[in-house]
Amino acid sequence: MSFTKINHYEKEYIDAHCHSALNVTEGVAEQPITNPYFKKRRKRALTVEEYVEGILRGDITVLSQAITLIESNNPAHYAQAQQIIERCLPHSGRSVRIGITGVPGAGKSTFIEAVGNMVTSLRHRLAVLAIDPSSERSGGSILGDKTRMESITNNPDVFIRPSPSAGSLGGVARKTRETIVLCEAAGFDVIFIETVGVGQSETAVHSMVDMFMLLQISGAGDELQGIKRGIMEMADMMVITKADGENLHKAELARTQFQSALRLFPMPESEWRPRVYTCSSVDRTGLEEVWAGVEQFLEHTGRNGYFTHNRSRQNKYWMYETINETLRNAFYRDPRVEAAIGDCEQRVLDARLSSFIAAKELLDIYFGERETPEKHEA
Ligand SMILES: Nc1nc2c(ncn2[C@@H]2O[C@H](COP(=O)(O)OP(=O)(O)OP(=O)(O)O)[C@@H](O)[C@H]2O)c(=O)[nH]1
Ligand SMILES: [Mg+2]
Repeated sequence: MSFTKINHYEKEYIDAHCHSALNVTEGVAEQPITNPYFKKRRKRALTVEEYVEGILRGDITVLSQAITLIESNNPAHYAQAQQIIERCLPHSGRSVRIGITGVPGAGKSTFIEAVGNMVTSLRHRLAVLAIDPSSERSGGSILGDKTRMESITNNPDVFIRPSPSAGSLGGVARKTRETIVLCEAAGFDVIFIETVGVGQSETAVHSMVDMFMLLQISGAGDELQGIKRGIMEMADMMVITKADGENLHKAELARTQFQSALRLFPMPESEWRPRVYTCSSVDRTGLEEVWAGVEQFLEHTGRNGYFTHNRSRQNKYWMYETINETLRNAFYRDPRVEAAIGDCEQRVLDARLSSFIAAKELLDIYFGERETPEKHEA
């Protein structure tokens, strides 16, 4: 049996999300001090300069702490995180960002482990992030995996960070995007962003990566059903996983099916016709071909300018997304709105007020064009 050490943040995460056998016993809150003259030294919080310097040095502990600031809902942490991000921005961008999606059980984690070790053997440093806003299930995929995926966890060139757990998809996506900046500044030149392809999260991931990879398992010949056309259209590459043993033939069949289905789609803007690969993460077959496909795509889009065009477009998109999210948060966290929203909601539910008028009432309160009930009484 082997033990994987968990750090403080992982423990917090496990406590919050995992109801598994991985129980961490409650410790004593504070050790009794035997020497009354002993002064407890409190760990000093890092300054922005120290964070930035640590990140640029590639210090994983500092990087993790800075990401924790990004994920924090404390406004002071948020402000500090923004300063760190701003200082790291000039050192970011020099990486390839690859989105990896697929239904639960498609083999994403096993694939990331197998490909990850291969990628680092090619002298890359890899950061694995995840977007999983619905991370109720098994504590948000990656952390559960972290204890399983030992070979990649122990790889010094790999940094794995579980999905920020709380919040709206927009919020989680912004945090992940900011985390990418810090990882790049810390010298990680390949970033994998994993997401479960069941909801809206793959669209969010698609909007922050250079390449989007769809993993698919071969089923009983009805592969094309049940897969959303929209996801297939986003894919720059498809990989049929688990092409081993008895599954080999089915996987090959699925590959040809998907390849012909993709041919029916109009030529993507990248002018790259997506290819379908088969691989086995267990037998470690087909992985080199997949990675060669990634490199070909990057070379092609680098040459025709799509890579840069796509990134600037994403930056523009994220400017608007950040504005939208900030406005939304400011509105919902406004004490005047908070005080009035419950009542408005109830009146809408009781059909005493139309939804449009209710919305206008609340917006007027927020923009100060309507006196709040409290103000009125005062
Ligand atoms: N035979 C075979 N089994 C595989 C392969 N890759 C993954 N599996 C198995 O498929 C199951 C699911 O794999 P995961 O890597 O956990 O899948 P996932 O997509 O990360 O799943 P979620 O995290 O739940 O979304 C596991 O039991 C793996 O052992 C493969 O290449 N061959
Ligand atoms: Mg997984």
